Amino acid sequence: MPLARSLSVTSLSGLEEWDEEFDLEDAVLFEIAWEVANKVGGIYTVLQTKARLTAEEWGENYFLVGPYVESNVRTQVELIEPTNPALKRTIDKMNSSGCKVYFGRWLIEGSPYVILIDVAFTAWSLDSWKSELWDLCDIGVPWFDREANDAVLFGFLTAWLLGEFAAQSEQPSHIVAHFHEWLAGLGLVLCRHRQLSIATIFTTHATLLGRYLCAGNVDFYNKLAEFNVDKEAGDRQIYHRYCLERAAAHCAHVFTTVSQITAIEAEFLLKRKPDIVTPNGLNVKKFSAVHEFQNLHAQSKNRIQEFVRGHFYGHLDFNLDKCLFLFIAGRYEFSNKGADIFLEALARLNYLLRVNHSDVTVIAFFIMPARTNNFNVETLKGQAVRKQLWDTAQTVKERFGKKLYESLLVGQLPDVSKIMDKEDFTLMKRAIFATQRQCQPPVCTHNMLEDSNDPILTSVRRIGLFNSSADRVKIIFHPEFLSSTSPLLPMDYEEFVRGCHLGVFPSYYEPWGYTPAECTVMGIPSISTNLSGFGCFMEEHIADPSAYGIYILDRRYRGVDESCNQLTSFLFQFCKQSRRQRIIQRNRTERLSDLLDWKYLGRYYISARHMALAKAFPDTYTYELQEPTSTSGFRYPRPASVPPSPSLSRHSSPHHSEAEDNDEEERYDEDLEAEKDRVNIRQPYTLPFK
Ligand code: U2F
Ligand code: UDP
Ligand code: G6P
Repeated sequence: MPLARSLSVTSLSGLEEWDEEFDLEDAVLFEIAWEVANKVGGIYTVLQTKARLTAEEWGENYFLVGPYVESNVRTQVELIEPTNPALKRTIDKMNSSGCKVYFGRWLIEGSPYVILIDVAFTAWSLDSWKSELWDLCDIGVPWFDREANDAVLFGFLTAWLLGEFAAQSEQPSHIVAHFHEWLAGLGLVLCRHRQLSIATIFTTHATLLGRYLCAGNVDFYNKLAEFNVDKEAGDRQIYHRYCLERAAAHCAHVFTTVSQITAIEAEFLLKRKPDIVTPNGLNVKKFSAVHEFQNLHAQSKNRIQEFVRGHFYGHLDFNLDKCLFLFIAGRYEFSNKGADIFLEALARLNYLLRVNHSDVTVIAFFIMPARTNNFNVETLKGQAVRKQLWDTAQTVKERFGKKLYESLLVGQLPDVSKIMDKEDFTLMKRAIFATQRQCQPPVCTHNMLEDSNDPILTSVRRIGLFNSSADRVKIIFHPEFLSSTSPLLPMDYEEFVRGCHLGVFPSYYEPWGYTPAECTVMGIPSISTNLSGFGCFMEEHIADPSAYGIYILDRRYRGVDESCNQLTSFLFQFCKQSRRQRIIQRNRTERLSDLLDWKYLGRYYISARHMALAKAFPDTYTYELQEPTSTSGFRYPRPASVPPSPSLSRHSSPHHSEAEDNDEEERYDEDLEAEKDRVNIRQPYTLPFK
């Protein structure tokens, strides 16, 4: 039974306590999205990570509604009989009227209930529902837009489900239906049109027009107020989708989006100002040993180094211990994700490192899925050669060891000049010969289908970074998401991120941006921008973000070339840090995790639901909107113990060792505790409602 909700968040390193009492008895929550148990994009991450907190709050009365996809169900869902009697009647009734609706538990943290609807099974209704939609609001969905067709089916089916549930409930319960993104939005529009007694919320995770306009060559942020939205949507053949999105935003009791920057975009493009911003959180794992994440970094880095040894075989003329791993990852939207300026900045960084005779080598990974037909031979060969060298070394080692043992058994020290025989040398020479290579280590790990006009490869050709010996910056383009079963780089994405030194996400269009947030909770510094929801959020909450390893690039008030210079300077400064400074910086980055935890950020979703209940059922619920104060709320203070800039930071000795690093690291933590006591970081926080 859901109880009055009162969150206590005192454990969150000083983030203030928060109490929002709301009696949720006999209230039921449905959360509807195309990405429930169905990974398409970032919305999946939102739902999957948030589930535990929401399930804790709503208990048996929380249901996620999504599409039935057999392959997903097989791996992620345990199908069971519905527990709620009204819901059981609803599902039975729908199933006896020509639908296929499944009920189960999504096997993720919090094990929430899921209702999965097979939209293809009801495809026979598509034409009649489309014509109903046309009669209702003049939105015509073309036959060839498969996604929009699915949106129509899903919309009518979810509205049917909610309507039926409301009718089947014995005593009128207070239903909240929270819809995500335009693909689920039609259900909301229909609920309102049918005047169902349901409190509705619509969250958009980007605007359709925003994404399309930015991907073209448009000065998006300066022209926001000037776009003729209908024409722009029409020109891009997404008018019907745009109408569905805009209708959902306007019909909702409460309209929300993921960041302030997308809120402004929504106001101009969807013509409704969001009622509340609901930033995206994560499930933060806390280790019992404070330094565990540092150890994990070292372990994962070793595995990336192994890959690099293979990839650069025959050209390993750089010091792997002085090698920094940078990466960019995500959807392959070349300019929206800022891969364009990252490449340009890498070229400039290469120049700076060369003229300054730096002994640092940078390896930049691009993890962005593109069309390929599998790994290329040269990359696979690299790993095979590395493995062969390893095996040879093991064989020689064993033979060496045996001879050593035998000699010791008879009480003699071995004759070192004879301990390796001719055969051993032949074996080793053969192995060394195998490492000869005529070509440079490849830039791309796969055979690309559109090699000649691929944007990353085209830029690499233009800037001339071909992994040659003289270059201090090397590039590896892995056009597929990572997987622990890969024969090339057998690591999952999380492990890979932990092993890297810096995530680089210089996006131009990024409503939130999970990738830098994920870096932060793993204690890995990152670069984001003041055009990304995450970047703006961190800028607002941290007094000196770069001291915490959160570099925020200015792409809002600067031209591309200037932003590129700033990015180069961030990268160059980062390369100048000592190992000790990197360790300290990672500790600071990790300290920010609490800020990104759903335990803290979940409150905005909770507020949105309370707001919707109060709007839809004013006799039962009231909700008071809190006004923002002049300061925007909680801020992490500038770290006081160690100067943030690398140039100011002390070295313990000119050539300090790793043992010293770890000593310093511990000392730093003591500093940290002292610093926490000194600075009072329990400041009042007000929800930033506008
Ligand atoms: C917004 O992101 P979206 O969900 O709209 O982005 P999409 O283009 O739909 O999907 C990108 C995702 O696709 C996934 C990958 C990304 O999360 O994990 N993916 C995959 O798993 N395998 C593949 O082969 C290809 C893609 C918005 F743009 C972001 O800024 C927000 O953070 C996000 C959540 O609010 O919503
Ligand atoms: N990601 C992944 N495997 C990879 C690279 C990235 O699963 O090899 C995930 C990453 O964990 C993140 C998502 O892709 O959750 C990207 O989300 P983000 O919000 O940054 O951008 P979106 O692509 O949703 O716009
Ligand atoms: C972690 C480990 C240390 C290691 C360091 C390497 O902090 O606990 O043992 O020396 O990572 O840091 P780096 O930035 O050089 O990868």
